[in-house]
Amino acid sequence: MVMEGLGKSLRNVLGRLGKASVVDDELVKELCKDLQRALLEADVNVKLVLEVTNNVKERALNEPPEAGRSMKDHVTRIIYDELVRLVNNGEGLQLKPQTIMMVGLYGQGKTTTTGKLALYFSKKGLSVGLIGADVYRPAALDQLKQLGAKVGVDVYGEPGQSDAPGIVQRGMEHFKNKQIVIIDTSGRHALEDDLIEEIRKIAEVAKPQERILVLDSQVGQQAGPQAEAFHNAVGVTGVILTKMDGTSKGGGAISAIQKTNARIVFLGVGEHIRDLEAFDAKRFISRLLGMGDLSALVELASQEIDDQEAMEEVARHMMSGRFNLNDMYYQMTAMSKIGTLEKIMNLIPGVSSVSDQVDYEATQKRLGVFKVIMDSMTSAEKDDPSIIKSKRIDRIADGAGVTPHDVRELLKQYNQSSKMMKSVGKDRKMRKQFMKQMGGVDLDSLKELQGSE
Ligand SMILES: Nc1nc2c(ncn2[C@@H]2O[C@H](COP(=O)(O)OP(=O)(O)OP(=O)(O)O)[C@@H](O)[C@H]2O)c(=O)[nH]1
Ligand SMILES: [Mg+2]
Repeated sequence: MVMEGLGKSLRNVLGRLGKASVVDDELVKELCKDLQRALLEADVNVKLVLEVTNNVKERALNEPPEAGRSMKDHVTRIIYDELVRLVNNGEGLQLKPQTIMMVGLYGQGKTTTTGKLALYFSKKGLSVGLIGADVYRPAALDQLKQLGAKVGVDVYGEPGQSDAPGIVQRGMEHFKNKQIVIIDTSGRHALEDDLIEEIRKIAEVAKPQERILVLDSQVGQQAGPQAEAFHNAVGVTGVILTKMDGTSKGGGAISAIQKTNARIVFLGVGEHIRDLEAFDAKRFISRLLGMGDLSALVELASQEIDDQEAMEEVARHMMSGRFNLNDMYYQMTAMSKIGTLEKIMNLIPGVSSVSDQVDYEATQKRLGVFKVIMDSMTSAEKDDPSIIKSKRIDRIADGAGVTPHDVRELLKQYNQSSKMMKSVGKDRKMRKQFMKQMGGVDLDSLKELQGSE
């Protein structure tokens, strides 16, 4: 229960949302309570927890859902957004000359990650030197030297020496011409005063700009106290979460960054030297929530928002009684996009589909044909298709490489849509229904706007 508690309880929150039959104020408030509990249990600072949950509540109850999004998806997106914001604590490691010190408990992945960072920086064209300051494990220096050899980076160490701060001091001198110096320190089974004292002394000698806490993603809730102790000793500036290739989703990292106010800079995603991934808050939260495709979904949904302008244009035309072929095309495109969106939504457990009233696939197919036909029309024809007579239909069909029947289909569809638009424009209830489908363009306020023009 302690391990991965956060990810699990967050997934439960979303699961509850997914199963709900209606999303009302009551549910949003309850979800926020669950969310609060989950974050507090993960040691997230009370003030931040309240900030996150207040934002979720405020936005869920006041922001209208975006284009083509149901209330459930809207609230899911808001929770996701706010969690992303919570872990988005700053930029990654800078590509400039600097000294980096690795700290962490035994076996968390410090030495391996030192090698990965060496490769990362040298691939970026910076010269790198590694200092082996783990004087307790005899094999530690050999391990670092092997990694150094693998990536073609020099390693400084003093076999048999036990004065770690002294080694680091001489190592710094040895590497004074290197742009990046990374210091690998020793770990312990548990936090002990002498370990803390040693890394404190090393930090004093090396004055590293970055003090990176290396955390095994499996540590779960223990991450908080560990991070705090290291932070008190050397002031942790960044966190690297390792073994993210395993089953852990890294929820503990949230408590670690809360305790240190540091940012996560990289994820270790395997034992191989190349298995280092730049930290991406969106991807991290998607993974934590068990929503592999959510960031793709969110990207797609933002494209959708770009179409808002086009949609408003359609709505404006409609209100003025000028619903032309281009408008219809936009309208159909919006529908087909919602169709794509729906496919992705279906991949996400607990997230409802957008709408089941529209035959998306057929719409998409038809759209392709319509587009070709419209490309063979003049703009006057697209503006007012009623001027298209039978001779012209044949010519358009020829130009588009389709049958005259296809062109007539398009015109028929247009006539239907145009008729529907007219009645929608008149009927308040239908207008609402239509707006729901079109993604929330507020026709009434548009009308007012036009009235005031
Ligand atoms: N799967 C996986 N294994 C990793 C990752 N990072 C490190 N390891 C493995 O974890 C084990 C410990 O890694 P080390 O780099 O030796 O850890 P350390 O913190 O230096 O350990 P000490 O020096 O003994 O304190 C090794 O077997 C690594 O191969 C990772 O991102 N994924
Ligand atoms: Mg080590």
